[in-house]
Amino acid sequence: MKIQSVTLRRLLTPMREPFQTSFGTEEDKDVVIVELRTANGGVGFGECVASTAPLYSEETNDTAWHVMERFLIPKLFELDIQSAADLRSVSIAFAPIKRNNMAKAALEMAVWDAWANEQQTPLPELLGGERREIPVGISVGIQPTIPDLLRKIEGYLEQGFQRIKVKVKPGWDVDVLRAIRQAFGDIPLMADANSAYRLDDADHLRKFDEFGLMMVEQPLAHDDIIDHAALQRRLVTPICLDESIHSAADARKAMELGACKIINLKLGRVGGFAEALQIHELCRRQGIDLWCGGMLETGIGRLHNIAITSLPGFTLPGDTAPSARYFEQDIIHPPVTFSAPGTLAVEPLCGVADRVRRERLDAWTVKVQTYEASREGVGG
Ligand code: OSB
Ligand code: MG
Repeated sequence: MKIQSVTLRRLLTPMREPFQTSFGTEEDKDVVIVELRTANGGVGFGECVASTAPLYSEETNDTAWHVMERFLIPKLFELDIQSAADLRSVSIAFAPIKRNNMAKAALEMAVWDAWANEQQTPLPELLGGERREIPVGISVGIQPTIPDLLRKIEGYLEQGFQRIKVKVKPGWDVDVLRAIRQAFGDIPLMADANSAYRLDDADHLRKFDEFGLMMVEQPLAHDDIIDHAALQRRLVTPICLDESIHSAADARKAMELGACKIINLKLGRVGGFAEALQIHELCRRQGIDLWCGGMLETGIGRLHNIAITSLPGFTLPGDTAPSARYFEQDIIHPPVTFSAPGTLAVEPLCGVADRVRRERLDAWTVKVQTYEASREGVGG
């Protein structure tokens, strides 16, 4: 498989409601979508999960576009993928470029998606997925008041979401968790701090233990594993790392240090499918719980999250909610919906291209650029 062209599109997609975390608020979905065409007519899509501002990680949609255009897309035109095993050559080709994992993942996943499309192999099968259905939870942003939050949670529980994750930050934590337990009893509940605390807050964080949370996600700095290990020694609540884990090597070190008992995997944060498979292997070997996080993806990233979550090592409900939780209209049609309450079907899609609605892509595009392989790059 040779890559013929890569189109980058920057979209502004209307979201149903703003999403607030400890680091800021996302209003509309600002996203870069990759569309890749192969010399044999295969089509692959990928989604870049960077944001407008570098608040979750250092990447933004502007930096991702720059790194893809200048450094990563030229490498794609040199690849010649002959087998599924060769798909790993994408991340190997990208390895000399440091970090920029969201930019890498958007392209890497588009190549895997194009291979699934060209070979007419379902993407979940290509990844080694086994499950036909996956359980999902929901991530609930910070709300103006506790009653507002309780109303939202009540609605999500009625819809069947299999666990509730609430965003916390200093000043919006212990009282919030207590109110949730009082209102809804022993529901599967967790908290995500998006690195809002410091090790000095350990005594405060120990108060979380009384609520029997499934886990507390990324309480400390985005780039830390050492302090998380110290904190885990003082907490009963299992720590889950999100922001701190960029690779299988990071995951191994975090496990060795005892910095977490659970890992949230985001394909964009770890650079794509190949690295995700290595983290999945490692977690299975070590018996560490793993689940798939979310970055408020459009349907394209959402279908990729579902595909990876079909692997057996994803042992806890993920954050991949149905499209309607985020968007009035998704750029895929039909959108992602529950197959049963709190459950998504893993469809045997041979890449996501057939689901993408081009008129919606076009309507929301604010910038577009196509890069073509040079003639000598296309031959063979
Ligand atoms: O920390 O998991 C996170 C959204 C944006 C940035 C970071 C995070 C999140 C979420 C939402 O929690 C997950 C989703 O519904 O896609
Ligand atoms: Mg998180």
